[in-house]
Amino acid sequence: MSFDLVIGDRYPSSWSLRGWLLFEKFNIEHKLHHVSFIDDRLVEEQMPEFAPAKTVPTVRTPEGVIVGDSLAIAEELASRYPDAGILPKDPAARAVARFLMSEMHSGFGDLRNDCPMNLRVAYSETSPSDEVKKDLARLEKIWAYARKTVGSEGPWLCGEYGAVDAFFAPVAARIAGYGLTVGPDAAAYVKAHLADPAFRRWRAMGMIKGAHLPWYERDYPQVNWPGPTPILATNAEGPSENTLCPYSRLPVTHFLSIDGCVFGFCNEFCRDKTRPDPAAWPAFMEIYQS
Ligand SMILES: N[C@@H](CCC(=O)N[C@@H](CS)C(=O)NCC(=O)O)C(=O)O
Repeated sequence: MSFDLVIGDRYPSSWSLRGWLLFEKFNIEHKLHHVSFIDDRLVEEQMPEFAPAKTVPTVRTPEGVIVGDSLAIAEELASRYPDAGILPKDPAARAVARFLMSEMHSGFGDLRNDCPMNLRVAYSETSPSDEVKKDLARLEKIWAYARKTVGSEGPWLCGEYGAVDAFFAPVAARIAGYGLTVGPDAAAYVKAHLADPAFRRWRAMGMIKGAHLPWYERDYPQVNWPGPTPILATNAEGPSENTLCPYSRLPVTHFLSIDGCVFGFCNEFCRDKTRPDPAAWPAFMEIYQS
């Protein structure tokens, strides 16, 4: 028995992103379940088998216990997999990670309300309110504190990538997507999230799956997404270079063309999730580069 993980529509669901990153980054086996924010039913009503959870992400543990909150999910996974690096082993670094995760979980309401995560667009000229600027200043302060206390010199806050970074991935997406001004260290941290292959895989799936939800949109001028420039891929007809899907190893039925070469996948979703950002998918890049 593995974990069950329930998520919402990927492109606007910031809490789902946090939960999913914990499983994806630390290779924890799970079965994915979906709810949709366009459904007439409440999230809670869409997942009665996960009662009493009422929001996503929600997890059911292998022994059948429901954990319906991202912070509890992170803590529970960290306790079950103490060597995975979900929380730092060093007590001081772990305390800092917990402090920042808790503040993220309970704070930054103005940034979250004014700039909802929307991974399908990026804006310019967003003129953030003073309250949003205060949230940004606070983020910069605690990120700097984490780096200084832990002595972290790499891209992530407390050494290697950990749950604390998963918790700030949606904030990085907001800073990038709304073109919000932050100092060079915070900007580098945002850039690291945008370049992270797991974050890019989530975004790629969010680009192609899930209803359009107009209430997450804002009326600012739109610009290109500020992450790494993706390899250009378009839907195509077979035959393809490969006969088996890079993900499932099943025979190919759906095709993408890149630079005049055709690559095959076993179904529409495997093809479509690859198209927005092929380089985010290591199994695909293996056949692309071979
Ligand atoms: N405290 C929760 C918040 C989760 C949350 O608000 N999730 C949103 C989606 S991003 C949700 O499920 N909203 C549905 C609702 O509130 O009915 C957590 O940390 O997991």
